[in-house]
Amino acid sequence: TMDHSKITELSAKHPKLNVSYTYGTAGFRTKADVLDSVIFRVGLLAVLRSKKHAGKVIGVMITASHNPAQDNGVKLVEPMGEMLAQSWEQYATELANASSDDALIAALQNVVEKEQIDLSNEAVVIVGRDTRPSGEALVAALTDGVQALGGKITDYGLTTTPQLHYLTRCLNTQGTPDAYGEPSEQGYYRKLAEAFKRIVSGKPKLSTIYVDAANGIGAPALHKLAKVLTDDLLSVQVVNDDTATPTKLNHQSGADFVKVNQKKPEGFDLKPGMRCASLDGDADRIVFWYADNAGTFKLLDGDKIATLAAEFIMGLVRKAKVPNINVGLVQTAYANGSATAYVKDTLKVPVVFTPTGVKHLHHAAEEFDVGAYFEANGHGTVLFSQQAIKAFHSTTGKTAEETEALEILKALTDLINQTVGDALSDLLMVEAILTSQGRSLADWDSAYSDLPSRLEKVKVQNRLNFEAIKADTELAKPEGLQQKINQQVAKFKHGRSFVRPSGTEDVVRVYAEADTQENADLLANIVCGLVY
Ligand code: 16G
Ligand code: ZN
Repeated sequence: TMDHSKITELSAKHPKLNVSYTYGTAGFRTKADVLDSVIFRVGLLAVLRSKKHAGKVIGVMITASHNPAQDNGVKLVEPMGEMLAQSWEQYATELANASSDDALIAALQNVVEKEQIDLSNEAVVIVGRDTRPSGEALVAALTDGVQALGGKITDYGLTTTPQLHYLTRCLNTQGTPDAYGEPSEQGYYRKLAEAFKRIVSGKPKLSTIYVDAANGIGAPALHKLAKVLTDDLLSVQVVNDDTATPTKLNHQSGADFVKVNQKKPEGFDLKPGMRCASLDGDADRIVFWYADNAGTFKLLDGDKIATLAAEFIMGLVRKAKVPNINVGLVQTAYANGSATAYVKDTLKVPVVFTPTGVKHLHHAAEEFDVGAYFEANGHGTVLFSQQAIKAFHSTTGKTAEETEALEILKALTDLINQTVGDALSDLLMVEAILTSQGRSLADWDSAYSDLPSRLEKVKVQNRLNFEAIKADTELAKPEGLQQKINQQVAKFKHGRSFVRPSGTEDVVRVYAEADTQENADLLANIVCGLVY
């Protein structure tokens, strides 16, 4: 049973404010100074989730990703490293909003009953946090929550989000045939470095890659990874690595800044031929960029990464002659129309669309033997089914070419983070592919040209009046709006537009694409007018 007095006693240290909270696409995320009670209660929920999984380790990541330094947030990680099961998001919201001790205990009991949790099971929780100054106190609140229900907690200190997912999976698979790796930060770097080496060794090294770390946790992590990799394999120069000055976090830098503003971050003297990339504040997103010969800024976003990976892996699967391996790509409505056309028509790889949000893409990608998923914003990874991994290991190449392709495929299954999109792992994946192909960023970029696009946000009375369907490509509500949008879109060459309520901000997002930038801007503008 639960020790009510212990819960009440510890809960008193983390009083609930008069704020209402929602566990959404990005977990709980808001200003750090209203999160203390929320994180305490997440600690309680993490214990129940661990008990539900018969004592498996549950991960908790404290981060607000690309948001400003004064924000923070929290996300729960399932035993194999996935995001919290959707059916539990509601419990998280209910616990966070319980307005008294009695209401909190009733909410906990509700979870126990509905989920038929055996409270005598053990509970183990691990926690990691990004570089935000508020993180340490929030870990203390989490610890109180875990201990209030008698769980054990291990604090892994500063970690990237994907490292915390990695650690969770390693701890839960240790000593089993599915062991994922050594459950330590160094183990993570060694696993990536070793896999990278297997792919690039013997091939000419590329020029230095300059990585904008958004002055976040990606900076120290990348410095450590670079040390394990050694300069013979990859020259990395970390830029924007000041984690000692909190206000600099994500400021005029990082993957989100670069993608949204379509311009280089602070701290770069960008010259033609330079190879650059940007991470976000918790290092689970990456985009690449460079200046063309005319000095124009060029972005290689998540769509470009997905197509590069899908093409490369598809080629290897064919070369290795592994039978019955289906390769597929998962995109969202934000994927550029040119990217989708290139994948379908040129690569001849099937494309599946899901609503925005990593959990949707991840699950759709699991349906393929090799499932690549990337959001245009740079979050994504490539998943390999157990069957594919077994097939790569059990097939013997008949020619040197087949053997080499198999070796690279096997290395990729170790290099690419199987739990979640990972900027460091994706960085090495892209670098490994480009090294193998001896290609520059401009050459990679030349596969297809993005259609001009525009993303806007509109503040509306109530965004819940908007209901997106068909993987966010159409609106079911408000009634009649979709027809009006369709009428406008039809007037534009290569026109496409969709509207969806944001899951993270109190706004409605409007996306438009057309043959020219002027037309994309105009279409976006017209649709904003319809929405308003
Ligand atoms: C969250 C999602 C991201 C999505 C974004 C959309 C995760 C880990 N992150 O940041 O995938 O692109 O929300 O935000 O799922 P929006 O709903 O405000 O447009
Ligand atoms: Zn992030």
